[in-house]
Amino acid sequence: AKKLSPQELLCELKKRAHVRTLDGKEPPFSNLGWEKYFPQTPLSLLYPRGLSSCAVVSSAGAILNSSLGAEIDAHDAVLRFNSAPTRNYERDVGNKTTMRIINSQILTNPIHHFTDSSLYKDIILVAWDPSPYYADLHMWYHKPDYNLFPPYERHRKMNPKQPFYILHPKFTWELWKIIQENSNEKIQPNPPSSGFIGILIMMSMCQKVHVYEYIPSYRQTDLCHYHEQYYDAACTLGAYHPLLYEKMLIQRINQGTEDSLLRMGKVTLPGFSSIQC
Ligand code: NCC
Repeated sequence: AKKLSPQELLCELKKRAHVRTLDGKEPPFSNLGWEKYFPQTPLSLLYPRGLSSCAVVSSAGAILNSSLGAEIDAHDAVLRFNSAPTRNYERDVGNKTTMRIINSQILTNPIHHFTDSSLYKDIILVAWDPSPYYADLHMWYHKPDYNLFPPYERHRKMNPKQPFYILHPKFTWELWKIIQENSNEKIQPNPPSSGFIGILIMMSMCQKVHVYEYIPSYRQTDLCHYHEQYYDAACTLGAYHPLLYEKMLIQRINQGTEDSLLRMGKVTLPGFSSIQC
């Protein structure tokens, strides 16, 4: 296949990356009577007039000592991932959180204290589980990677007003296909990282999206997370997730300057509503 230009690639994403969450209308969820657990308002309608500028904050160690906090907090909405904290790191990562993308380990591993931790309160939550490629909803429901369904059900009953969604596996696998089709090499059939998923969700909700330290700045380091003393280069370059390939794709559609990328690890992307195809 011919290599798409940045504009063509943006249009391909706009055409195919339609955010989809479980709505309880499909089996097995319909049979289980789960329609009542999923939020009434679809994620795409939470901000009917759209958000103008949004920040996506990667959890990479390279964001330490960046002093990006004030810039990040100035956006209309800020997206963070999993258990990444803001407390004690405000100068570098800011303290505003509008939404969190959480993988199924957050809901199921007790070390994250999903039910009590303030990290997951008063914000929009979007959970996902790396279901096997092409698995249908029945197979996935009975054998998710980590069983997020019981804790999800409990949380919805306790906090029915909190917007809390589960991504439809078709959405994550469509993203994987787009990454594969636009890479030179054959990539492993593992889902994209929460980072890539989050960038695409924000592109569908915001006019402009600013992503921080997803593509590493000159501060690139083996420190996995800014909030943890753990070193592994695979956190940045990928092992399980096709991280390297997702990052190359995002770099191709970056509309920010080379200097912002180097100094701030900052990528600027147009939201889908701002591009004409
Ligand atoms: O590490 P994680 O990711 O929570 O990071 C969130 C997103 O930030 C970007 N990132 C992170 C570190 C780094 N050095 N460079 C980066 O670019 C990535 O885009 C990443 O997606 C995940 O994607 O959900 C992931 O979750 C962790 C882990 O499950 C959670 O942190 C909960 O503890 C995974 N690690 C393990 O399972 C051991 C990681 O592979 C992916």
